[in-house]
Amino acid sequence: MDFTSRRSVVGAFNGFATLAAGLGVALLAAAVVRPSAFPLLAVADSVVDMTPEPVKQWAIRTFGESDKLVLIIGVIVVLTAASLALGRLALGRLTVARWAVTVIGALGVAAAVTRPDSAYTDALPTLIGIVAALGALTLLTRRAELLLKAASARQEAEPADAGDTASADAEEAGAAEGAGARSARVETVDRDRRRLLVAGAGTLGVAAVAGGVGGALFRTLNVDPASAAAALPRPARPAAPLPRGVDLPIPGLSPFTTPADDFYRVDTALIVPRISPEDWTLRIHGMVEREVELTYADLLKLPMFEHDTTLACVSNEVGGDLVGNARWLGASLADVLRMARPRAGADQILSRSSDGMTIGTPVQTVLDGRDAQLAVAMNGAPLPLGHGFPVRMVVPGLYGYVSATKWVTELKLTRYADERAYWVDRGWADRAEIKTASRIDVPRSGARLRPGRVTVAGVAWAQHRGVDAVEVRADDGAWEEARLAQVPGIDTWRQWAYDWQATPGTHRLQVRATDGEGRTQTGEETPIAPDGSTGWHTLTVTVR
Ligand SMILES: Nc1nc2c(c(=O)[nH]1)N[C@H]1C(S)=C(S)[C@@H](COP(=O)(O)O)O[C@H]1N2
Ligand SMILES: [Mo]
Repeated sequence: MDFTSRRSVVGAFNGFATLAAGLGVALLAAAVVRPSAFPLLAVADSVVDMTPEPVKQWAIRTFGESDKLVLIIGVIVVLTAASLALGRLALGRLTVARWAVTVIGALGVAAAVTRPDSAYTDALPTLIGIVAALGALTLLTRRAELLLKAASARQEAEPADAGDTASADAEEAGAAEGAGARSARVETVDRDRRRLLVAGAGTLGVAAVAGGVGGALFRTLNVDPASAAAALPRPARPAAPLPRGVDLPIPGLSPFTTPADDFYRVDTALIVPRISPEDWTLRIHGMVEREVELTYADLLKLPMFEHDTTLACVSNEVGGDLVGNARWLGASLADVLRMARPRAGADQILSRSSDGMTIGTPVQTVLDGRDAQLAVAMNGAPLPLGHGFPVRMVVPGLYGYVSATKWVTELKLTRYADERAYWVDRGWADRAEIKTASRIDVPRSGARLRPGRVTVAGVAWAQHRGVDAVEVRADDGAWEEARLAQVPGIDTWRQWAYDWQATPGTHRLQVRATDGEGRTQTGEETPIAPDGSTGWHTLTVTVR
């Protein structure tokens, strides 16, 4: 190997080991201090904030639910490229390379301490990581320089022996010069190579152990200990048991109640906030007569009631699965608002989560008598961390991004004209009622079926208006009325089924719903932005 490429390989290796040491140690520190203080996550979070909206939309369209993973991989790729180059730069310009590491680290520190929910201690994992990286880079670079010097001295003295294979020429040169000097040079090279390898292996070992222990801690910390141990208050007003017949016995049909584990999750949190109920408070302020602050104990003293509400995401495409139904237990959001006595003119509740998400909800909607909740439980268990533990908002009839604030810690009474919530700032509508929608769950798109009776079934929703009818048609034929399952109220989705006589051939199946106000779902196709998709779910099946 020639000298320049040897420098490149050694430099790249040093750079890689430096990055590994820095990140491994930072991961371990973050697991102890706070998972979201891990610099990679903090940087990724900041990148999300700084990314222009069109790029973000493109990323969500292209990568869907794995957009965060793709982002983190992107950050790792950029960091790796930078560190390989820095490792090479350090050979000869160690000071410059150390400054570069420090500057990159400082960006990580800046990201970690400027997250909406961060504390100054969040700088620690990155600082410790920087120290580890600088130590590794210095050690490895010094050892590498010794090795490269010894190797080049040997090469100069024994030009014919440039390769690793001894040649007759080299033997002659060695004989002419004296075997002693030659073997001393070989020994020096061997010793320096060994030392570099030991340092390199040691650095990677430290990185692997720290990273491994940190990673394991991360996983155990994310298993929901707080949520699992939280006491479940007893409802003052329990919901009646679900009517018999909310679930039609049809395989493949979405169950009426979505288990928490299967419930769709949409949020901007790379690491879910972990708030212990003892530390949680809710501040109600802004355009109010009386500012109020509630603790978790205060909240639980309010009359708790259960309500079945179907949540839906504005990003749900026609036929999509960003919708789910649960039985929520919580206090009345309207009652809590009234405690603070909103002033006339306040038309928006700007709620804020512990991680800085802001969501705007119409005051009028929350106060109109619907069962809007500050929920603490879902399907008979404390809220899972990912669904907003310890407290989240649930407002029947509104898309999640304008109502369903998870990890909520603040309600500010304000005016739509004065303040804009997170997604509204990014081009989404400031008010958005859920549009009437329906979905075919069975048969699946592309299914191959036998001729004869085929049960077509699915769910339809028009929260707070209710679903009064569902119709199905095949191949642009007449719309046929489906049978409807029972529902506990107007705030949930409703199962439906239709027995279709399938004849051989390829067929197009479509569904549409009519809400409780007599309005039939439009077939006009509109995209999810700015306030939710419309159109009839359509799929093709083959019968033979
Ligand atoms: N703190 C916080 N709350 C949030 C969000 C978020 O990003 N952060 N996303 C909202 C959106 S867009 C939706 S659709 C619902 C989804 O609730 P789920 O994840 O429990 O299904 O949460 C809402 N609440
Ligand atoms: Mo959403």
